[in-house]
Amino acid sequence: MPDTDNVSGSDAYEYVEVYNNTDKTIQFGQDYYFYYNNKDKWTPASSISIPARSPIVFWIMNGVNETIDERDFIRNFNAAADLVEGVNLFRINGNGGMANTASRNIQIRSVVDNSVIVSASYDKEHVSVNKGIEYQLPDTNSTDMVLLPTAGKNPATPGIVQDEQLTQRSQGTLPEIIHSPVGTVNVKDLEILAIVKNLNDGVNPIPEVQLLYKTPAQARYTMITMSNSGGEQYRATIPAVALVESKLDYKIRVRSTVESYSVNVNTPEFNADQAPQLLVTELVPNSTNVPGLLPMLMNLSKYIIIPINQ
Ligand SMILES: [Ca+2]
Ligand SMILES: [Ca+2]
Ligand SMILES: [Ca+2]
Repeated sequence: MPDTDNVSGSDAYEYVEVYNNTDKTIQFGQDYYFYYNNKDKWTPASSISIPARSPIVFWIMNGVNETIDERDFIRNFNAAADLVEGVNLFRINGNGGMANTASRNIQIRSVVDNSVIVSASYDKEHVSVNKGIEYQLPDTNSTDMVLLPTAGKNPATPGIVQDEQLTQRSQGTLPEIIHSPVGTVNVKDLEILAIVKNLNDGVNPIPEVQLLYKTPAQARYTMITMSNSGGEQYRATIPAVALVESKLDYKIRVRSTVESYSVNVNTPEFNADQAPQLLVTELVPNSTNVPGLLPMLMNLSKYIIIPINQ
């Protein structure tokens, strides 16, 4: 909720609604903090906890709204939830608050290791006065909250979470990757073309289309980003130097949607004509040692000794 009615020229009632998606009470103030715009830490009071399967609301203080009564907050949104300050409504210092005219991101991070627990982003198109930007559960293997198509269109609902927000978006809206691998390739740059459908849902940021590849002997995939070449077409090139084994495995990935492929590689045959004309066929760097000086001294009578300054 980045844009609300103003007081002294600033948004008076910005808030962040946080839902406890577990069956246990979460000690939010002790264990977590907000990280806004990839630089600003917003620290909640340490006593704040969130009951199981329940939301609480953080009312963002910005330097001009500290003295406003919580009843004004509730009145501003005509809140249907039973909001009580200190129970499910808490003030938090948010410096200047949330931007209305720029893309922003807010994360919840762990106090223990600063890891990102969940992340919610919006663009200025989603910001509308007193309208809520609502999210639903991240896709599998992601911490990014998914914007609902209604983001910024409906009156805000502080303290109320819809069932739809607690389920993942349906399969029909997930990206679809269409790619036909060639059976066998020669050792040269390998261009990969793919069609990716449902990439842009018109609400959420367009995710990267990634190409990952490795030979069977390699432990890790190399990842490159596929570039858009018009419409739903994406392309990337696997360099020839990567084709060092008779098989290459690769994947195309968009968020949690992954398709796997492999191609056979015509590795060059050995050619006797290209061998060097000379070959080093053996080296012996260590052998039996020669005897010391004694045998030479025995024959010293055969030599005349001449001082070197003559
Ligand atoms: Ca604002
Ligand atoms: Ca405003
Ligand atoms: Ca809500």
